[in-house]
Amino acid sequence: IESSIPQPLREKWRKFAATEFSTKDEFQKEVVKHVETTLARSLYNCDELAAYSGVALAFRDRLIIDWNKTQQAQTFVDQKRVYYLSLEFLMGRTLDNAMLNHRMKDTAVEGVSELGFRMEDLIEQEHDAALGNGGLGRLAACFLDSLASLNYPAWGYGLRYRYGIFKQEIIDGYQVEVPDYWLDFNPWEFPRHEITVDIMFYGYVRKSTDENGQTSHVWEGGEVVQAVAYDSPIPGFATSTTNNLRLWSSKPSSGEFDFQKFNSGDYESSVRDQQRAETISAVLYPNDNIDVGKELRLKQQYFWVAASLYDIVRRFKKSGRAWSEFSDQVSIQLNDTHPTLAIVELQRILVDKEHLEWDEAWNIVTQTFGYTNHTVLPEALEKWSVPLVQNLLPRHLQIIYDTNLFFLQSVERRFPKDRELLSRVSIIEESNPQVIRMAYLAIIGSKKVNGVAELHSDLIKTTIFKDFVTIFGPDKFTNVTNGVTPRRWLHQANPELSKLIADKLGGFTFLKDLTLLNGLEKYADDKEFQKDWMHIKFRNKQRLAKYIKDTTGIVVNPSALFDIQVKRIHEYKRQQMNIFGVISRYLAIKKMTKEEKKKLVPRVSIFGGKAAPGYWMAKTIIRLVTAVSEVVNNDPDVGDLLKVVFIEDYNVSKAEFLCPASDLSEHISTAGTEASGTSNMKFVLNGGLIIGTCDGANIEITREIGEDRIFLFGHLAEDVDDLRHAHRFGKTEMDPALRQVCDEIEKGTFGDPGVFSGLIHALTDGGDYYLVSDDFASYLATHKLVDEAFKNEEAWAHKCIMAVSAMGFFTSDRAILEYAENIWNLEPVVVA
Ligand code: 8GP
Repeated sequence: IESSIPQPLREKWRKFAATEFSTKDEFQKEVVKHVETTLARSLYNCDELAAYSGVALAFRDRLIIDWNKTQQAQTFVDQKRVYYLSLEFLMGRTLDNAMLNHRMKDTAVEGVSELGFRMEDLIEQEHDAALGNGGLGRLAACFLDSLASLNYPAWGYGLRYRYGIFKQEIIDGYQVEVPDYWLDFNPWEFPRHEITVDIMFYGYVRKSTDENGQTSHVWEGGEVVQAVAYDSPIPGFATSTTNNLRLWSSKPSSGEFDFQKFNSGDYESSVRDQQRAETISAVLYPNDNIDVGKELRLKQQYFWVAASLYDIVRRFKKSGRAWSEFSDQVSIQLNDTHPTLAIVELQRILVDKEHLEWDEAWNIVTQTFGYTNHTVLPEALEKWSVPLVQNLLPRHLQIIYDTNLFFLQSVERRFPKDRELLSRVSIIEESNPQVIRMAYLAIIGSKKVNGVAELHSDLIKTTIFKDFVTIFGPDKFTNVTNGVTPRRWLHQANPELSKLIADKLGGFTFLKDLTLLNGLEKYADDKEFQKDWMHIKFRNKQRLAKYIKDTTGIVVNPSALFDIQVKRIHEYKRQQMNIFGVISRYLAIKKMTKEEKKKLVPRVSIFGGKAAPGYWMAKTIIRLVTAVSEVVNNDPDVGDLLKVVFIEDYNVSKAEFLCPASDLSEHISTAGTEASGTSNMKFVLNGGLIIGTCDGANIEITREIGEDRIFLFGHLAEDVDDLRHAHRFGKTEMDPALRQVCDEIEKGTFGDPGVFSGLIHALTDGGDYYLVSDDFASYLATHKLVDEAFKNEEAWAHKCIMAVSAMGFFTSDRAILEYAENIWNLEPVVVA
């Protein structure tokens, strides 16, 4: 309030308020102005990077004007906001998305061309914002797009890592990790040096008694680090709503940087203090679906959660409302358990700082939070060692103990004498050392818990969180099936297909109401339409073929069936099964007669994805793919019939040109292991078919598009326990085709077999935990069905069109509407 301009002077401000360009001329003027002044370059000195920067800055101005309007409107209406807390936001590039969301791309493309550049080249200049590992981080990014597009007042809160997910290079067939320094030039973020929060670690807890005899806990004596806010505008599609993504960066707090030391010549130690502070937000942990438990990671979590909560509470307190209204104004969604300390931190603020009674505070807390679980894999469930938390966050540990005590007491009252139940649901696991089960804390502290696809949400209720369903009742647990934004994953990634669809449906409204795609159904038999459809697919494949040739030297035939599996490399996702299948196909080709070869559908098997740096088995899978590709691609017996490609450094912008170029994509996790998957949705939305197991969202995709339009195979989730048991204790024979593949690897056909012994061992003595052998026969048989189906181009086109027409359910807009209505109780705010 103090910093606002007095009423009588505001006229001047309004007169000169910034305005958005709306014509090509105005756009060009903005670009040239930014190149000449902001960048201090000229028409004699403007390369593609400078031109990109000028265009980006011109659009950034537009975004900021809308962003300001949005923040004012949202503050003025004073309604509930939702805060999405995620350690990962895998945003990818921003420019193209900003142009499309503002419906200004055509104008900009023309404008840029008159200034001497091609928009495609400028877009390529942008560095991906890769602050995430995989599905969980990309989901957060899709959700931000939907929240803004649906006019919901929402903020994202995360960490501003200096290094995002590493860049992957393949050297001699092996993955090598290279740091991803992405902040050289990032026009999309605004440092808010004035918005800082001091965050404490370590120290001790003291009890203090005030003059009224009230005792409270004081946490003090620790090390202080400062959080600085960096904001990025998140534009909605065809709306003025532009929300905020606030990422925190760490630096030494002004008190902490010891100028005494500095001046007295102890330069190195003062620099060390500074570096220790900056290390907190330095790097994203590159693990997907695995918990490593490092102290620095815990520091990151608390740093981010404490800064975000301070910000949220500060905003709430400005409204002057009573604490009892907190959860009417604030919903906080926990993206997995990484932000679970927010539950503890809010309780601490309310009890220690605001002096509320424990129960009153706990009531507010449990009305505020929602928790989304993204995995049932035991190795991914976060557990923090008690001694670690005791040392780093002593007051939080006390609050966790008290929370656990009150919770267990209430369970004991309702289920007297069930000591087993008490130890099963205790937040503290009595291991050595004791550990805190973060998922349990998240459940106990939240109003609602959700899984991310129907099967997954059922599984968490019947397996890992079963006891909590007994305790809290089934209504606390719900499902919100994931979705993807059709703006980025259709309109931006596949502009030709988007336009073809718009021509048939009479405009682009389907991008905001994806169920309108069902209007395509009536064209599925239309021969002209099928031809146009397949022609677009062909051009997208040509573009990918060119990329493959330029980057790997491998020449692939764009008429071949493009079979793509791109996602993080993980045993449960079973890329090993895919490459074993490729080997099996290769062996079959080697035995074929000329006549048989003529009948075979040529294939290109494309792989891509990063392995966590410490995940040796995943790295071995990559090595096998590259080894097989060397052999197969150079075998004259094979020719065009089979090519194997590993795409280096898979990321969001690569996904954008891979999804439109697939005929078939693979989503073949062991049943019950992939919570949802979201690339399955992207591939189908782009007119590709999928081969998959009955897992995650594949099941709902099948229900929507129909069994004839998906290639399902393999055992069901309910079979998995018995099969694993059989491997461990019974006698099981390896599938004969898989046996042949293993023999071939062991013979040395793909180089030193010692390199791959771990993979083979996992199938044999290792007990085949991911059931590759059990599913192999049906996997191969289903690939044969794919080949047959692909031979009939019209029938194939019909399937693809019908599938796309039924994909309306899988927009992230639908997911966000479900969260807003069933979990957050959130209303949109329309920005004029
Ligand atoms: C992923 C799931 O594996 C994937 O099935 C799902 O589609 C996606 O989340 C979005 O819901 N889970 C993770 O990425 C995950 O658990 N990551 C670990 C870093 C926590």
